[in-house]
Amino acid sequence: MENKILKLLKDNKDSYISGQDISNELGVSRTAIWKHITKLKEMGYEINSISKKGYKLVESPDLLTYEEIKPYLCTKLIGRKILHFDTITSTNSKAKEIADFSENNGAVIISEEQTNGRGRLGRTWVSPKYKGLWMSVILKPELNPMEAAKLTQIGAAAVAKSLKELNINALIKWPNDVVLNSKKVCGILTEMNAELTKINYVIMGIGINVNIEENDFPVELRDIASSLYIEHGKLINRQELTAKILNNFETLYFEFVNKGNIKESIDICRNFSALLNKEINVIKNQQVTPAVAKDLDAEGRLLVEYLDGNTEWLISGEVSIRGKNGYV
Ligand code: BTX
Repeated sequence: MENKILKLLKDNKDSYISGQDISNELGVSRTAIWKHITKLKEMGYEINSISKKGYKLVESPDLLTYEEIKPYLCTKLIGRKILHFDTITSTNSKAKEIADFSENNGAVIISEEQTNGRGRLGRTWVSPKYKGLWMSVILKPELNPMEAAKLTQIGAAAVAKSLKELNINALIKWPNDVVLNSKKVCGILTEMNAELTKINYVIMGIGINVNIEENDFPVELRDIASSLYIEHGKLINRQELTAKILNNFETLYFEFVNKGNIKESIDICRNFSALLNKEINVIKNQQVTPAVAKDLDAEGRLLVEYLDGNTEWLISGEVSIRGKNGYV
């Protein structure tokens, strides 16, 4: 009901709308409306109320609800259902709980903070409140499970392309990080539930450090992690950024799952690569081997050349990559 009232207030942005009109339109009592308005105010909406005139929306809070993201969204499927939480353990974990329901294909879980945000291999993802974008997209593609790793590349491409549209020149650190000035500003965690030949669902979790300040990061992360705000110097509209990523992701994702075409995504990953033609360290089973990153193929594999001239196609998940001097 709050969303319906909010929509009415937004549709009548420049004028007051009376409690009676809202009541007639939505078929609930004026007392109920007053309660919902109080709830909206608690959520951070600034609403003027004047007796005999009614209610007027003055300002909306910086929240990642569907109502706030919708004006920027032009997708058909992805993000048309957004489940928004104030706080949650992990959006990926929540997404898994509801992914089995067929109506949740394309649904997105967003939380303003995560108390147990997850990275790969049981690592932790720091997710402070109101300052980042912590979201998980539920996908049910008709693909062979072997193809699922490519979805991470599509996600990374969507993030890099969206940031570019906001004049932020971030780079993709294969396979699942996005970096700005050599520091990690985004991580992607793709998880899958599948049988041998059939994907039940894929959860693509995207974490972006949007308006985080340096003090918000634990000391031990400050050398490798940063935010769009710290590096770009301006606060970013999280609602617009979220919609841009979902818009770009849907285009690239449909191209892949409906037409089998991943070219544009891989081209973006190549053009925005933080690694290609750079000296890197390949870390496999704790062994560190210096190499040069040479190419990225349509399967999402990274070609590296070792110092002895031998080459190898690396598959994501098997290795970690570090820059020769520092994170990238
Ligand atoms: P990863 O395993 O590549 O990176 C995790 C590592 O990154 C940590 O061990 C730590 O060193 C560092 N780190 C932790 N928090 C941050 C941060 N905020 N910014 C930069 N570096 C950090 C990358 O895993 C995948 C992360 C996905 C996060 C999203 S958020 C929405 C969704 N829900 C969820 O629980 N995870 C995903």
